[in-house]
Amino acid sequence: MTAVEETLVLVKPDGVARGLTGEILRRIEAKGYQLVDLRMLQADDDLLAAHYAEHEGKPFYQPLVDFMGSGPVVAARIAGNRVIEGVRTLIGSTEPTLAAPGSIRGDLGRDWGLKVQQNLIHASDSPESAARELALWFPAAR
Ligand code: D4T
Repeated sequence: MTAVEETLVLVKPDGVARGLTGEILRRIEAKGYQLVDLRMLQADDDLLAAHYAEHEGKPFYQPLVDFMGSGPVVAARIAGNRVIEGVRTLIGSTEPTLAAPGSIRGDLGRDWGLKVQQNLIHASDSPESAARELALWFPAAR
């Protein structure tokens, strides 16, 4: 038997501000994945710089960091077999305009004409990203 995977989900500030935290987490739970840990926080620049290090230097980087720090986010640790790819399928593609109907971004998101996509949710895209991101958002010391 393979070890049960874990992934990081962030309900982004637009999701929290629009009152969609419950609906987003509901879809993940309804799929059958397990909510293992949950916190709401205001992310600081250091946390966001570490989280989005791969995007540093891209045109949307600073708007992205500004957006992600513009209000509270809800971080969730989610567990289940193949949960990393499963949650990526649930959330849909990066651009809400193109995200498939039935997906979180496809059903609940839209393009607002801003410098960065406000696409409601982040989820880790690989086992390496999940381990790195869970350590950032759920540090062992509390
Ligand atoms: P996240 O990382 O938030 O789950 O989103 P994705 O995995 O779908 O997309 P990403 O890491 O490539 O991008 C991170 C973040 O930047 C915004 N973005 C991205 C944007 O506004 N314009 C772009 O061209 C890209 C590539 C959206 C998500």
